[in-house]
Amino acid sequence: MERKIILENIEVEGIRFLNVYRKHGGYSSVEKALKTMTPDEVVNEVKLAGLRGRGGAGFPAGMKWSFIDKKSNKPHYLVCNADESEPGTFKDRYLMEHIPHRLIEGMICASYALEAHTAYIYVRGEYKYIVGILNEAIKECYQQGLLGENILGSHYDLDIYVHCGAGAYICGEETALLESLEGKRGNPRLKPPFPAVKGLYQSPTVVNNVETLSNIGWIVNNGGETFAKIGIGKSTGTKLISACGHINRPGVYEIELGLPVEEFLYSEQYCGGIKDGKELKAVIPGGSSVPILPKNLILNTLQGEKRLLSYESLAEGGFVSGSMLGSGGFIVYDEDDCIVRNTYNFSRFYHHESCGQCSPCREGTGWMDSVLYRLENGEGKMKDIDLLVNISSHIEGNTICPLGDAAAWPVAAAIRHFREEFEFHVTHPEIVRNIKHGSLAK
Ligand code: L3W
Ligand code: SF4
Repeated sequence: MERKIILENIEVEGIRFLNVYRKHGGYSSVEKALKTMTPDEVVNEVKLAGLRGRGGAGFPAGMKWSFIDKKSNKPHYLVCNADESEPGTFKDRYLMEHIPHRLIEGMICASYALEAHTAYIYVRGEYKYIVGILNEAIKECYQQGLLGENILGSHYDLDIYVHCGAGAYICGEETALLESLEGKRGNPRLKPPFPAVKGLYQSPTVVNNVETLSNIGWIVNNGGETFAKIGIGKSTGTKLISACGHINRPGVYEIELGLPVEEFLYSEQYCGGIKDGKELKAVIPGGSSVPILPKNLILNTLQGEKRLLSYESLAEGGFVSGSMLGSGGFIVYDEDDCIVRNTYNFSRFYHHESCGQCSPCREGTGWMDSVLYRLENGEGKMKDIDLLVNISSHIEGNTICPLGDAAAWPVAAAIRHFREEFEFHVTHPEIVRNIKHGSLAK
């Protein structure tokens, strides 16, 4: 059975609108939190839930919230990171488009818990049309006393503003996002201090992903302990997975954490198997920033156990035999896909999106891009393959923000698992030059 927390009632006609959403129990958590709970009690429920950040890093949300210094004389802010730009990731878009009130409900409870009176939703520039959907939903909330002054007679005030980015991937990195929100160029800041200590306008700020915040209403209504019973181990709750690539049923699915990858890939309820009856070659399980895994390692761990869709299982074996759940962008490659071409494609992306502040990322992404271009076009040499591994190792861990790692890890993983395809590009330059699409490895 598909477990629904975030996407519950998504199929109801008109659920985008406040009256329909409320008829189906919407905003009951706001009533409960504001009228019967203290802010710290809400924080405590989120801690008990074990809810982890759904944007990619998986950091415990309740712990992040508890870093906010409530005694600070500065205002506190909640910022929703809706700058969903990770290649292969399109779950937040789906959520905001179809059920925007689930996010706003979660944001009201979260702002109350943080004792924040101003909250922002930073939306990816390319999602401009969603700004209208969110603003419409927010306007409905003001009209029904769910936002503004004295919400539902509770003496709690909150304003939510929607801000549209200008189309830079780097603005999804939380400190770059805050810079951009302040009206500056979106350059990441050095951490620490973390935003919880010095965030927006130098004030205590929590930055949470859309999906993370969309869980809060359910947690307030049902309790953190009930939430913690869903999922597996420290991977509690459900996760939205955006599945794409060579599968029969691409789309956004809400899965209970702990679902075996094999079941997700092959069952009719989810991906429905590989397209055109072909064989699976590899999967990137968490958006383009995480390592690719070949068929044997995405279906089973090195120990021969079933690989699960959970933070721990996907990371098992580190980057030698594992990967990351990341943002849940599940990209599937069939037997005919070319790993070199795919790696080059992502490399170009990271080179283009690097903000240029630190040398290893600025120079390294450009260097990897040009070496991969050579290999992809049949102009590479055997030593280029180790050169790529070397460049990647010099970027990893040596940059201000995770974009550097995100650019480095996938290249190293692609070579680790598919070195023979890179070698083929060197030994068969004529074939490589002539075939621009389809299988280069055969
Ligand atoms: C206070 C401490 N706060 C950590 C907070 C920190 C942040 C969160 C996680 O990158 C990853 C990246 C992408 N005191 C704290 C603390 N925090 N220690 O916890 O922090 P961090 O640094 O582990 O990660 P991050 O900077 O948030 C996110 C990966 O996710 N990714 C994401 C891609 C993009 C999307 C998208 O388009 N939506 O998800 C995919 O894998 O590579 O590694 O809030 O402040 N001591
Ligand atoms: Fe900018 Fe790259 Fe450095 Fe991040 S790692 S701050 S994107 S140059």
